[in-house]
Amino acid sequence: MAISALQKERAKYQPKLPKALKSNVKISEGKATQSIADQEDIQKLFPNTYGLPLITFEPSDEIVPLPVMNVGVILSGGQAPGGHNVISGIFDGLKKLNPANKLYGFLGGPGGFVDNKYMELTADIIDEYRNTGGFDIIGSGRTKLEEESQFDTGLVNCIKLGINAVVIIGGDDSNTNACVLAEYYKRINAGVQVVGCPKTIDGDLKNEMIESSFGFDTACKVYAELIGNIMRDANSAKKYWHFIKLMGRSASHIALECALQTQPNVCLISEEVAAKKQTLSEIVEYIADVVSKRAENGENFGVALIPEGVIEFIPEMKILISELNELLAEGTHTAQAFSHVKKSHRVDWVAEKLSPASSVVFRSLPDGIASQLTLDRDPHGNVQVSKIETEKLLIEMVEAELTERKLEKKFNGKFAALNHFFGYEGRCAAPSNFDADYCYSLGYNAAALVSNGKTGYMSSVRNTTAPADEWIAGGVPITMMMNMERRHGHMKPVIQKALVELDGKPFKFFASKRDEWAVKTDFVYPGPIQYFGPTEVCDRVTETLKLENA
Ligand code: FBP
Repeated sequence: MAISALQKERAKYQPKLPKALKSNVKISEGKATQSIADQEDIQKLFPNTYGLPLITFEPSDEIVPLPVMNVGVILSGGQAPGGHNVISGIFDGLKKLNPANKLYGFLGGPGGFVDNKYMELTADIIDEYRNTGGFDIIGSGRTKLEEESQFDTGLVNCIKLGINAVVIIGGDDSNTNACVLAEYYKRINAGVQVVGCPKTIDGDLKNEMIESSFGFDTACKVYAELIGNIMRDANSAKKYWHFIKLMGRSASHIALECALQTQPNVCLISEEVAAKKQTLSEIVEYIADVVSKRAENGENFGVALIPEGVIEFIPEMKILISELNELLAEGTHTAQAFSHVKKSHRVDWVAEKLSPASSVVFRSLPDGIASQLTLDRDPHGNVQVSKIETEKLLIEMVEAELTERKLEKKFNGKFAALNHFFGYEGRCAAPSNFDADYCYSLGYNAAALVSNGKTGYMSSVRNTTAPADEWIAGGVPITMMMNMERRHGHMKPVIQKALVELDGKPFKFFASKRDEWAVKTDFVYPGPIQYFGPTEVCDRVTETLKLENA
């Protein structure tokens, strides 16, 4: 297989490890833990894995002989840079403990665990994928591991392969399910441990013990590079406004981090939109005000960042979307009737069935967006926000607003806008040094957790703004991150999603600067990720992490 020059050099990179994981480890256990909320309910649901202590690994000279272990690994959900390094970390960790240990990869995500599709990951295979982006080594998928029947089938497959532990690499939902699986296997005495690893470019799986989900660092650096390039073009040509939508299903961490790295003229933060109960027209007015102010200075160009999920955080849109989800839910008679309505009549047909307020909002949307809201749904019947072209919606609405202002002689500039969506461009990028090191450490650490008999834990590597040597490796009981939330009409135990905190340092810093960035052209051009060179360029962490740990 042909590989690039960079890939060839990068394959030689030896990811850094925390000091404790470089030698044999000994466990230091903290006090019993509690879930972040709803303690009684969570304890009832997880009697075997609730209240476990926090674990920290410390270096040790002691060699404890361990029996041979076989471990299975699953990649779950969207790709995130560094997944291959988590797997190579698990592999190296296991082989160091005992060269006879084996690592199996379940293929195509959690579905492979249930359908018994797997491969043994040998040194040759692992070596091909070290420090590369993507999840192609074993593939990923979005099958949810929720049913006991799936757990039972998975167990049969584990027993056949002699697997003693499964590592699930995923986001908040996949790790919630990892915990449910751990609890179930412990309850039935299955002899299979389950450990999770925090993955998602969205950055919304983090808390006191998990400083960051992996992939966020690299993905943001890729987007920030592209945004910087566009900014430089905008500032050279001086004729376009660029509206850039950034991935991040619900939380705006990616948009915020990219704003901190590049200093755009506008950056919406969904969590703020929700907190201030902003309407779509208020948002449009805000952007139009920035465009007008810049036009007064003769600057008819700029860059606006739009978080992918913002549409669902605008209260009126949220209500509209939930009414649409209900109306068009798979299997309902309304959804069936809808499928027979002629395309050209669909918007009217839907509008008549909505509440009066939602109907007004729905009719105010450009036709293209209104029909996207009725068509693009995920397997659960929900609108797929990544497919809603919010950036185009805002361009159209800002344009209409500015045309009106022009008629009223309140706007005298020009507005020519281009739209972009950055998401898939960053999800499989070659991991930055940070992600390469962090992921390898998470994997190596997961191997230490399983070899120490732990289950229901998430691999945790902390103190990540310090040099890797000083990183703290250990495990966090997954139940500690849980609370009860309403999902699909039922109260469920779930890992609390970390949204952007409006009283947190990253947002506060952004908020203190944004008015200045709006009017002045104060762009920062981060340039591409550097893999070789001075540490202050190659090993820099995200602005979010820097501000949070400051
Ligand atoms: P995960 O939460 O599974 O990591 O995925 C996040 C994400 O990249 C979102 O940012 C985006 O909305 C979604 O995946 C897109 O999913 P898909 O790749 O299935 O289109």
